[in-house]
Amino acid sequence: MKGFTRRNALQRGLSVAGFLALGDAAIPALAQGETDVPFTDYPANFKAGGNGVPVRRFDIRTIDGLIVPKDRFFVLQHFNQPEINPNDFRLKISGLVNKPVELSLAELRKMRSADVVAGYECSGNSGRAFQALSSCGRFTGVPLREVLNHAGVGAKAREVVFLGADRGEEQVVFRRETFKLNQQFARSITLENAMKPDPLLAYALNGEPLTVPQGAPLRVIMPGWYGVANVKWLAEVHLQQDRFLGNYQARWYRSVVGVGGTGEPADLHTQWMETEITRQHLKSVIARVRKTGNAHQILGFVLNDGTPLKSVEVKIDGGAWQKATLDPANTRYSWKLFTYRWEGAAAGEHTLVSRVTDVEGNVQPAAEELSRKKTFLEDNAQFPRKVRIG
Ligand SMILES: Nc1nc2c(c(=O)[nH]1)N[C@H]1C(S)=C(S)[C@@H](COP(=O)(O)O)O[C@H]1N2
Ligand SMILES: [Mo]
Repeated sequence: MKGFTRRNALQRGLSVAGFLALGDAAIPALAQGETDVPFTDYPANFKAGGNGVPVRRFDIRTIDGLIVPKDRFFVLQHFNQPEINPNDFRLKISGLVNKPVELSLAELRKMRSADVVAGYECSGNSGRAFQALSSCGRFTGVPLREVLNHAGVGAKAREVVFLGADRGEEQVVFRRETFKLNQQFARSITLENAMKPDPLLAYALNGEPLTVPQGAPLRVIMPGWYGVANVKWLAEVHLQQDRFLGNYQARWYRSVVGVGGTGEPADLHTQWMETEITRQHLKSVIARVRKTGNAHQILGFVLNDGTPLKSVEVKIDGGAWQKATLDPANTRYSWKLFTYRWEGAAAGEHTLVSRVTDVEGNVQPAAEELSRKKTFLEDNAQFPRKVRIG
């Protein structure tokens, strides 16, 4: 089987001693003769992988640690994948700044660098996609606020807009009119969020320069946010006073959820809340099951906004929720790996599901609890899986 082996551990440059020091959480374990238990819920035509041009899905059955190798990290975007010559590259800082600046890659690399292990998913990721639009890696770059302070934030600035170098024709709707406009991909955050320590302008993933599909030479990483916030091929950071309402901010990426009332068309008590896609909703996923000696190990991950977790639980068939173990290697913004030791599994097909709760009392919803969401983004529903024990 792939993964969970000593050889893999060594290939990733981690010492065996380092792994053992992680305690008994057993990700990845070093035992021999372990085998993956097949899931029976994947369709025969399910495909993952690819070279990232133009997409790559990550097959979560191959998860074998906190860090997804760079050439397996999922890849997704709406337009083209522009090739930018790193020597000619200049990041523009424009709008309400004290002095507009252009920074070369060499200048950015000379600024204070920071590292973050960030796990994120596309907000369109879900059980339907077998969660393949998610990954976790170690990003290196310059904290956004260092760059903003370098230019000097103008007194009236409130909004920070990130413009990508990629562009495409967009249908822009204004009342009953639709314009076809050639636009850059763009997203924004508030200045308040931009000045927090976490947002990163990243040039490296897992210690190596970003590839073109990953947004080379520079991209945004918003730890704890959905993938759409992580603008690739970053060309310009524009500061302004008012809200930015681009297609990928205000229209394509939003949730429409009915709150109160019955949700029937004539019902006057339902409020239809339309909200932006920002921080990741609390989610857990069972990704891999393997036979280890006489028992089975269920392995999965949690994605969220960085709020500490209270518990992850696993339920087998109609049984009670049982506490899973979180891996001590998890970090605040990584995806959080968990394992559950499943004793006495009988031969045949079983249904497994996980549920995560954070310290603020948020509980991962069951699919029925999301029935009042009209739009499919931010699907953090519990994800029942089927496996066959041989
Ligand atoms: N410039 C640009 N950045 C982009 C996008 C895009 O279309 N253009 N797509 C976003 C979306 S929707 C997702 S889910 C993530 C995917 O990041 P990845 O390719 O590194 O996995 O990139 C985001 N950044
Ligand atoms: Mo996305």
